[in-house]
Amino acid sequence: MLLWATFMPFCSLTLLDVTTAAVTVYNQVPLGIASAISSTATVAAAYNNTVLNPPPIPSPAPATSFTLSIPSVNMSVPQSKLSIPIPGAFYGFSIEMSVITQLFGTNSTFIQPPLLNLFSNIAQRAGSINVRIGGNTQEFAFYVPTLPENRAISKQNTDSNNPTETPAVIYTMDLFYMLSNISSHVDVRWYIGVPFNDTSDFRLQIVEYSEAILGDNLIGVQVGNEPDLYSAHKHRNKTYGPADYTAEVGLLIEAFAADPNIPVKNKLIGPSVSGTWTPEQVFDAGFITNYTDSLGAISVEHYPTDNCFAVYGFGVFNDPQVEFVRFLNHSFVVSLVQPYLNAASIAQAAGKPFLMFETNSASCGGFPGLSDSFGAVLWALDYGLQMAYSNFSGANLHVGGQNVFYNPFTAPPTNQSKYFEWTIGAVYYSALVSAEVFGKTNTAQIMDLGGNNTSDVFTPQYAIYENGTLARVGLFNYITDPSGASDYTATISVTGGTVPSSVQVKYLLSDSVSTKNNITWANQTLGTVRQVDGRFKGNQNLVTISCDTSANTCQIPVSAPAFALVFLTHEEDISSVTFSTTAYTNTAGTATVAPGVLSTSNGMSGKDWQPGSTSNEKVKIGAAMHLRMSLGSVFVGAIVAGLLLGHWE
Ligand SMILES: *[C@@H]1O[C@H](CO)[C@@H](O)[C@H](O)[C@H]1NC(C)=O
Ligand SMILES: *[C@@H]1O[C@H](CO)[C@@H](O)[C@H](O)[C@H]1NC(C)=O
Ligand SMILES: *[C@@H]1O[C@H](CO)[C@@H](O)[C@H](O)[C@H]1NC(C)=O
Ligand SMILES: *[C@@H]1O[C@H](CO)[C@@H](O)[C@H](O)[C@H]1NC(C)=O
Ligand SMILES: *[C@@H]1O[C@H](CO)[C@@H](O)[C@H](O)[C@H]1NC(C)=O
Ligand SMILES: *[C@@H]1O[C@H](CO)[C@@H](O)[C@H](O)[C@H]1NC(C)=O
Ligand SMILES: *[C@@H]1O[C@H](CO)[C@@H](O)[C@H](O)[C@H]1NC(C)=O
Ligand SMILES: *[C@@H]1O[C@H](CO)[C@@H](O)[C@H](O)[C@H]1NC(C)=O
Ligand SMILES: *[C@@H]1O[C@H](CO)[C@@H](O)[C@H](O)[C@H]1NC(C)=O
Ligand SMILES: *[C@@H]1O[C@H](CO)[C@@H](O)[C@H](O)[C@H]1NC(C)=O
Ligand SMILES: *[C@@H]1O[C@H](CO)[C@@H](O)[C@H](O)[C@H]1NC(C)=O
Ligand SMILES: CC(=O)N[C@H]1CO[C@H](CO)[C@@H](O)[C@@H]1O
Repeated sequence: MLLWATFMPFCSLTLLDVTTAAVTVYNQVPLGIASAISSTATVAAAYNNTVLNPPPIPSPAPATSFTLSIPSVNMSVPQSKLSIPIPGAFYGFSIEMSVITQLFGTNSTFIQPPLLNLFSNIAQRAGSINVRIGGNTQEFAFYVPTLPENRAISKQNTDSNNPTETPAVIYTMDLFYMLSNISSHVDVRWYIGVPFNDTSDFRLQIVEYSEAILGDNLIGVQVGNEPDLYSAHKHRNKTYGPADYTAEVGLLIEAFAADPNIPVKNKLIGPSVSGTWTPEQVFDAGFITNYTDSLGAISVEHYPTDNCFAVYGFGVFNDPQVEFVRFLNHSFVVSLVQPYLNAASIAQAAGKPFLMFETNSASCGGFPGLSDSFGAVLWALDYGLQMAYSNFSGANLHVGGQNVFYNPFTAPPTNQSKYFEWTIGAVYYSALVSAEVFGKTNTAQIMDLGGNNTSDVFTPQYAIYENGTLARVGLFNYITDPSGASDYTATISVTGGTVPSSVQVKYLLSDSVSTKNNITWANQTLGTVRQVDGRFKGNQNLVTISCDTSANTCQIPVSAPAFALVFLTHEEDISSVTFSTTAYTNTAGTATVAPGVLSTSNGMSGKDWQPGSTSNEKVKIGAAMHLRMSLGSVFVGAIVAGLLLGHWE
């Protein structure tokens, strides 16, 4: 049971010198986590309470009022300033295989209810949610028919000759039933990865079983994770280059062709390079031209910076406070995306979606006080919108274990799950809000309104067209200023059309970019450390702002700091459904279960439903149920569940 603590759910070594990257990291005990979980869980990185100083108010300060004249229809925007259509599921999650047991559950019978709620929040807004399972640990993964305690996943250090001692993830067929069962409750689409440590034995069971069990919910198969680091990680020899990787992808395609249990052969995703090679180097080796019929998408992976020195003592020391200032400036996200503009257009010309397959604030676990702050919420949202503006079609925020600062969500350690609940991480809110920015229609086109000019790097703005018509405007304020002097008012004016008589605004708020626990979206929050069950708390508040139709303007106030999402068109059904349950365990705390799980799993059926009450004032339909469920061998107890169906308008 202590393995989770000594295992680094691994971050990318993106920015490391290749000669120093090949260090033993998997067997280290990071960040002082020692043997006794209960006494150390409070100081694991995911619960770290470091608070940084918000950057000072800039001088000169940005304008406190400005006008945005936005064309009413996409046809009036120069093509070069408008993105391709962006799916609502743009921001998904990348989940290291080794933490699946903590986050998903032990096997297909026992799925963590808070996870379903957290996925469901996004799927309701986006139409669906994309989740990648993989990471460095996918490379050595292998299938076994059964595992002790009927687990779906375990791990084993098989690779003792290898300096990084990358553990092998061991899985049974039940892993795919688990994923499938999750998809039967929430519309989750999955990316998996083919083990690529040994090109003479690709161990294709993961693809065979995914295709057989997940069907269309399998949306992509990654071929090689950060192959540009294979040499540094001693997984390939020193001369290994883009042409070698490309040739190996060819071997995999041959193996697919020869495997009758892999009927779908055209969902491959690569090259997933992390910055040591450029994507163009791999394209030049024939990656797209040779394999276009096999490729479902083109991918890269990138972390803006790293915290490796603080954690492992190699690389250079990056001061979180200095990094914090760098992150809270729109030019930073523009600079992060810039190196990929050419590759994105090559992918587009080839008719392939371009994906940021794995990212987060900093590799080697992120920074204390930065990665888990409201500032990171604003940064990751701006980064996502900027990627979309640059014609990325998706990005996956990486999720590790207890020992990283950047998690979008963290499950309690398995043996504490009856005492503590989940912890939400800052960037979960970025994914959630991004889902509302793009919406469900898959027609959203986004335009950066120019906030990267030097005068307004702290107040970037975006316009979103849906189905060809201006639908939403997103307004950032990166500054922290409790005096109110740095609040601004954006005047929205529609060219070639008229503003509606009123607009509705949802605000993403906290007191400071430094805070972690008091983050609200439209006045609702998921809760503080170990208080999260995946449901929103508080009353939703949509602010209605009257517009001046004769002047054709709407004046939108944006406090410092904040993000405001202005809805110019009537929104049919955003965030309308909330599933809600409360479980009483045999000890303390609560756990929640999405009602679909209750109705179909754990021996439940509809006859057990009983009426119940709830605190959510938006409730239209309520129901409750009692059941017993067990978690591993631990009896959890009676559960009272309520199904809520609410509309915010
Ligand atoms: C938070 O993390 C920092 C950096 O690793 C560490 O110095 C500090 O002791 C941690 N704080 C707690 C309460 O764990
Ligand atoms: C690849 O991984 C498998 C499973 O972990 C392991 O048995 C095998 O020895 C590895 N091969 C190489 C060449 O690293
Ligand atoms: C899941 O694990 C529990 C406990 O070991 C076991 O009772 C149950 O049968 C398992 N489910 C599956 C599908 O293996
Ligand atoms: C290194 O590996 C590549 C293929 O990955 C192979 O072609 C080459 O011969 C190897 N070089 C040495 C020195 O082993
Ligand atoms: C792949 O492309 C390269 C460069 O365009 C070419 O030399 C090579 O023959 C191609 N390989 C295959 C298997 O098509
Ligand atoms: C914003 O960041 C860019 C680089 O990321 C930097 O050059 C610029 O000075 C920053 N602007 C301000 C006003 O701090
Ligand atoms: C602003 O962004 C556009 C588009 O990404 C870019 O072309 C331009 O150079 C950027 N300007 C500044 C000042 O960063
Ligand atoms: C897009 O607009 C057309 C024409 O107004 C309409 O028929 C269609 O339903 C709209 N589609 C969506 C997804 O809103
Ligand atoms: C404008 O939006 C419509 C509907 O989404 C789309 O079909 C069309 O291609 C878009 N036009 C441009 C120039 O992007
Ligand atoms: C939480 O944030 C809200 C909105 O910014 C603020 O009104 C409230 O005072 C904050 N509460 C705490 C406990 O900091
Ligand atoms: C915001 O939520 C709080 C509960 O968290 C509630 O007391 C308050 O009335 C709500 N504000 C609005 C404007 O709905
Ligand atoms: C809907 C679905 O995929 N249900 C599966 C859940 O997992 C069990 C195995 O534990 C399968 O038997 C079900 O078919």
